[in-house]
Amino acid sequence: MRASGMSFDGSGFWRAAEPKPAYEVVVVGGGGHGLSTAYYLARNYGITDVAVLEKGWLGGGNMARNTTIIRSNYLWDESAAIYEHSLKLWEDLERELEFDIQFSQRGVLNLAHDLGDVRSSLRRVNANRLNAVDGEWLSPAEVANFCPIINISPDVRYPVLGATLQRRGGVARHDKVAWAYARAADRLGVDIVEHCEVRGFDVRQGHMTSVETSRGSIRATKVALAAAGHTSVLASMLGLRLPLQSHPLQALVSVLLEPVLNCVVMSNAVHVYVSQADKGELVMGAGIDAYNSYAQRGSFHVIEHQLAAAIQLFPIFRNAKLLRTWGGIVDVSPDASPILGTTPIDGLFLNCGWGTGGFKATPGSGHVYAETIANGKPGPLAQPFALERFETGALIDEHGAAAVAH
Ligand code: FAD
Ligand code: PYC
Repeated sequence: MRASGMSFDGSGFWRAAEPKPAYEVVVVGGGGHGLSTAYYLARNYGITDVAVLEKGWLGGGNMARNTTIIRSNYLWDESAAIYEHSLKLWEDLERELEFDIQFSQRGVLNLAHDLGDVRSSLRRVNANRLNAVDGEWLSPAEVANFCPIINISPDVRYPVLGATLQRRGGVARHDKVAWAYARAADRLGVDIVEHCEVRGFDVRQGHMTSVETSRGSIRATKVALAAAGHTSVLASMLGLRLPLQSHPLQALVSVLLEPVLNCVVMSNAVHVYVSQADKGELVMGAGIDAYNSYAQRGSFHVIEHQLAAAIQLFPIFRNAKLLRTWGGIVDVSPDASPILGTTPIDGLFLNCGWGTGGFKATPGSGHVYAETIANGKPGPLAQPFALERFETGALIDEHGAAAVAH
C-alpha cells in the first residue's frame, strides 16, 4: 500500500490515508467521471501524479444513484460522436479494467406515443445510421414481440405508436464501474482521497496554483473539476459564472422479482425509464424535479406520478412493491449537453453539464477529458462542447434524446 491516498487490499476493502501536499493534477470529484479521468491520465498519458479528491465517499454521488442506462443514439453529430466513442469503450471495459461490471447489451427501446414522437424518432434513427450508430424503428407489434410486457393497447392515455431500438444499448452495474476505475487508477499510482472537500482555490496571475480542502492546502497547477451537480458552486469560488442549473433527479427500485423485463424501456413523453437489475429489482427513474436544489432528495409526488404512468405502460407492475427511492443532483445546461474543456483560468479544466445522461458517458468523458488535461487543449470529440459555445451561439440542442431533463 502507498503512503498516501487510498489503496485496495486483496479483500477489496479501502484504506484511506492523508493526501500529499502537491500533485501534478488534482481531479475534484470521485464519481465516475473523476475516476475515469484519473485512470486515462495515467494509462494514456503516463501522468500518475494525480489525486482524486472526493468530499464524501467514492461513488456516493450520481454515479451510484443513476438508473445505469447506456446508449449512444443521440440526434446531433457532435453528441452521437462522443456517446458512440463512450459506447465503444464500454464494449471492451470489463476486459480492460479486469472487473465484472455486469455490462449487458440487452437493447434500449425509446417509445413513441404521438405523431410528433414518431417523426422525431424516425429522424433520430436515420441520423444515427448516417453516423454509423445502430438503430431500428419498430412497429407496435414489433415492440410487443421484443418486449412482451409492454401494453400496446390503443386505449391507454399514451398509446405506443412504435419505438426506436438500439440493440447495442443496455446497462452496467454503476457502483462496480466506480470501483473498477478506482482500482485500475490506484494500481497505476493515482491517489483517491475520500472525505476531502475542496473549499477554495488559489490562483496567481491567472494561473492555478493550489486547492484549499477540508484536509489542508494541496498544490497543483492543473485542477480538473468533475463534481457533477456542484460545479457552479466550485466555479463561483473562482468568480466564474457557468450556465448550469442543479436539479434533483429521482429513481426507485421495487422489491426483488422473478425476471420479467428483458430490455431497457424509455418513454420521454411519460417520463418513465425502466430496466430490471440482475438481482431482480425493477429500476425506474423519473423526470427532474422542477426546482433547483443541492439536496440529494426530491419530492414524493414526482415518484407517485411516475408510478401511475408506469403502471399504464406495464400493467404487470401493478402489484410490485416499492423498496427504495433516492435522489441525486444533476447539473443541466441550456442545450442539455455537457461543458468540457479549458477555462479563462490557466490550469483549470471543466467537465460538467451532463445532466441526466452522464452515466453512459463515463468512459468517453474520462477519455476525452484526460486528453484535454494532458494536452492543455481539447481534442476533436470534446471541442464542440467548449464553454465558448455560449458566447458564439454554436449550441448543440440535444433535447430530442434526453427528455427527462426538461
Ligand atoms: P458524481 O458521481 O455525482 O460525482 C461527482 C462527485 O463530486 C460527487 O461524488 C461529489 O460528492 C463530489 N463533489 C462535489 N463537490 C465537491 C467538492 N467541493 N470537493 C470534493 N468533491 C466534491 N445517466 C445515464 O447516462 N443513464 C441513466 O440511466 C442515468 N440515470 C440517472 C438517474 C438518476 C436518479 C440520476 C441522479 C442521474 C442519472 N444519470 C444517468 C446521470 C448520471 O448519473 C450523471 O450524469 C453522472 O453520474 C455524472 O458524473 P459523475 O459520475 O462523475 O457524478
Ligand atoms: O440519458 O438515457 C439517458 C437516461 C435515462 C435515464 C436517465 N437518463
